[in-house]
Amino acid sequence: MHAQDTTALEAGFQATVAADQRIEPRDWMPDAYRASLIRQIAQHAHSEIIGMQPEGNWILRAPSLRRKAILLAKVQDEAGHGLYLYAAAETLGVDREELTEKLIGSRQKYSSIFNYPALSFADIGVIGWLVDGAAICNQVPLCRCSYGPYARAMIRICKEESFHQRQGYELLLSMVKGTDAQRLMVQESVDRWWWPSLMMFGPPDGDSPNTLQSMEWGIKRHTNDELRQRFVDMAVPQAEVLGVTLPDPDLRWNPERGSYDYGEPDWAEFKAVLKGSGPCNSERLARRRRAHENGAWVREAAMAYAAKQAGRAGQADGTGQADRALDPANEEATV
Ligand code: FAQ
Repeated sequence: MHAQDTTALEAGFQATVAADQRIEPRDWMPDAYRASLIRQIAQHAHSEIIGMQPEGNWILRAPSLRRKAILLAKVQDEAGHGLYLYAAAETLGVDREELTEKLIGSRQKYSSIFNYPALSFADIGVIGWLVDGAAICNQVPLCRCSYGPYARAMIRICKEESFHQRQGYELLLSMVKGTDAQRLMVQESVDRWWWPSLMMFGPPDGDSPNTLQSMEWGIKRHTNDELRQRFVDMAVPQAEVLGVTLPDPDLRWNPERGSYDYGEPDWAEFKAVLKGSGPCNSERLARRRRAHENGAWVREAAMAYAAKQAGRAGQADGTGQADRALDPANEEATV
């Protein structure tokens, strides 16, 4: 392609982003924009799928049928979110299988938060309140992301995340109205999840290599620190209603800023978790790998079924594909 063609395409891309319109899969886009979107959407999709594990672990131990049904529905929703997001990534020219291979080969990241264990049923409430709450703060602006398929997936995901957050908060409200032991369980859980939830927003702005460019491209609309602050300001009054304390001695209202000041998360711990040394990294990946291997027969069956359907369609339109599908040498296609 001529340099002047690329310049014109680049100008068209920039104008679309500047006008706050959406870039669609068939539109020209810079290679780096495509790569950055694949990076972020894949990491997001992996997070939803790995994120099923801490809560999934409690489905069989939920204390009532109602709590079990709610938790089951929530964990299923996370699987659905993963699927929408893998589908959005595929519109950028990558294959879901390839992304899964990268995840299980530790070549792509997923959110740090899912490397912490869910140790009590209060964690189910706290994950809903804080983890889904942080996810909503981070993801609502992504509904206006410049890439159309990602923005549209996020609209649906955010609606479901709101339900997740409310179910978590409602569970905690029930627990804090219960016994002293239940209140203690909630406080202990909040103490463990507060700081990891703040880390979900990513490194501080000064250490975030991707933010500036992502904001110029209209992928991200706010910096990591802006969203973290929004989350803190939302969570503090909610903690007061629950009657729990947040484990941060530096947390106080700053009337000049009209926001809460808060302490510094342990960024050394964050980096260690990203490098694979969090409490559950190896367990989460091992389980994902096992699930992928155990699902091989489902993928094979789906491929065989698709080949059979294509064969039937080929027979109907006279291309003869059906003959190939029925060839005993191609046994897979005739299953
Ligand atoms: N964990 O330059 P930045 C959920 C990586 S879904 C792991 O600031 P960026 C729903 C980052 O990728 C939760 N890695 O990066 C749910 C980059 O690495 P790379 C997931 C992290 O992209 C609830 C490097 O550090 N949500 O919870 C993290 O501008 C309950 C430098 O960072 C999303 O993925 C982290 N916390 O900003 C499910 C939302 N933070 O690729 C189940 C979409 C940063 O250069 C149960 N993603 N990194 O090697 C985003 O908004 C952004 O990608 C950020 C990071 C904000 C996560």
